Amino acid sequence: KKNLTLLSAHQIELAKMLLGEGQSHLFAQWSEPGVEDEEKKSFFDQVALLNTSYPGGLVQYIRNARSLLADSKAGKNPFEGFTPSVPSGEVLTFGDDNFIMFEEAGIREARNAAFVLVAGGLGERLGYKGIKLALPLETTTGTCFLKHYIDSILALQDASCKLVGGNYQTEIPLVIMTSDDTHVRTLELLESNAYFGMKKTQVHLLKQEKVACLDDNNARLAVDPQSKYKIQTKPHGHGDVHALLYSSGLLKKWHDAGRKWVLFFQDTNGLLFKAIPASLGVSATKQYHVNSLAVPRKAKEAIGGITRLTHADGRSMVINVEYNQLDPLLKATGHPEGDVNCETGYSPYPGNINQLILELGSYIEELTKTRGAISEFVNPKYKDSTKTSFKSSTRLECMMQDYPKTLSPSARVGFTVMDTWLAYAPVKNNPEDAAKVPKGNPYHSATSGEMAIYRANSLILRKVGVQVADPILQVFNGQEVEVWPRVAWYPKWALTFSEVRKKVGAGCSVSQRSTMIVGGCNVFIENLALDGALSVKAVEDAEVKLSGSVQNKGWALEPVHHTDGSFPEEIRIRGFRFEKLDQMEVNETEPGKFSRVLEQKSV
Ligand code: UGB
Repeated sequence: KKNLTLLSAHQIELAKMLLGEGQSHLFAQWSEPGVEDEEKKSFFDQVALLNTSYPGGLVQYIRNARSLLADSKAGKNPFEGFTPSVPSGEVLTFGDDNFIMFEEAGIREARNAAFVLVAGGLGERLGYKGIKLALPLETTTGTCFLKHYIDSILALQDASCKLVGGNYQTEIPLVIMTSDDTHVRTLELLESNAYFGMKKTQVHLLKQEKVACLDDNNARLAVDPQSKYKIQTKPHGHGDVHALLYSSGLLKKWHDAGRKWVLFFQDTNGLLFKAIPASLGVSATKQYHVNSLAVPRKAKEAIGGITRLTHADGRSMVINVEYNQLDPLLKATGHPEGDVNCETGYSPYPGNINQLILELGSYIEELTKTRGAISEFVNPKYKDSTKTSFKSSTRLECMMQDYPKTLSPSARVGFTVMDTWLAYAPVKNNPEDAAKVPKGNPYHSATSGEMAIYRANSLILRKVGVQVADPILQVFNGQEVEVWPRVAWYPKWALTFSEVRKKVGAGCSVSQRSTMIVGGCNVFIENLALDGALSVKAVEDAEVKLSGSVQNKGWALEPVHHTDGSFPEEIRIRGFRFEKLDQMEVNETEPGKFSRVLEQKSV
């Protein structure tokens, strides 16, 4: 009370609000007026921020927390009354007629899309010091995830405009959700690389705020251990993206501009854009309000399972059930074995890869009701079985894929399953943890993430008739991986299967020890035998036809142990590097049409 004279009317309102919600302990250790007055004011700056960045404000946060903490203490099952079953969705086979049709439909729709990248996570499991978006997705070119994502969106933009024809031009927006942990470094990465060729006005950064930590079942907010004038905070989860988008006003702007689709994706999946055109085509063709991308999932694998939940009262929804909840849910509902593989060798519940495609009109309608608030959960670590106190403070969390939970049963919620090799290779686990992954389950490490790019590109080339050598097995950082020829290409060279087919003709072969980088747009390859390294660059208005035979010492893959401090962290975490012994380089710097017959034999 003595400190009241220091405060503005607004600050007094905030103090009253806290006292009204049982938070008087926050002021218990405050000094007399005249001592640490600036800190007291900054306490209210923080409270004001916590209040405005949560739908319904801090009062709502505290009340939601009390209710969820009571449910958790009572051991209430979040799926009470629901029975899980395997939902039906669109299962695509790469390269067949159906797939090609969906890809074309997706490219046509891409001009009406907006992309949202959630990149506020620190990536604690990976333990990498930088931001994950700055990591190379593969090291033949060293392209980082953010550049690859932007290149891919720009390639989609071009392809979509071309398909529509005429003078049609659009700029597909990209929103990046950051957090205090990633914001500055993401902005720096964009600024120092001229936004990787995107217009600055096309990119929007939205920073998520952390939420207050909770000390007990009564939702007493936790005082920061470092300062008695600060509330301790922790991340609220990727579900924040919906409230941020809603309050930013961008959704309305996009809708007014005729956009139809919002595509959400995560920070480190270098394969994702190979799956985007076809899955967007599925959304458009099936008129899905919500379409989740999924891959076949091994039982108990650490990705959520897409499940139909049917309530005793008749309600039904298709939703992601997180991996730690699916097994107990199945056991509790008449499946004593829990989450197990079926005859296909996979769990019957497809794995959620957290790539969502939402139809913008229905999305805006829903958010107008909810203001973007997403169903939350709390995960306190209790000291003992009385569940009366916590080992450390907790907080409410939310996930972006829980968006469909509030939708009406008439909403069209579907999913699209693609082969894992085509769609999903995240970089989440550090080398030590990845090496402990049970055999047959994916490592989700920098090693497997990079090898997955080469495998996918090799398999796509095989599908269009290139003789690509079989992979060999090698161990890097304790992980046994398939090593395919190191094939990498620029998204503008080819985004779809049809595009690869158009650009690669008959009579091509690539040996196992080869590295092939295609860095131009209009590069056509036919009757080319590669045994070594080949790098092709060409400016946008150069059209080059390549054929011939290239044989050189190539780029050797040298193992690097993750503990070897003489290499940068980006290299150590993948466990190998390239020793560039020799290569053939093609570099078309002038516009025009060229035909190059390559001849090299220098082994
Ligand atoms: N992220 C944020 O932007 N803000 C946050 O507060 C937290 C994260 P993780 P997670 O791909 O296999 C998800 O940590 O949450 C961003 C799905 O829930 O990599 O353990 C972060 O930057 C799960 O169902 O993953 O698991 C990153 O881009 C499954 O699909 C993204 O959110 C799993 O991903 C995901 O964060 C998966």
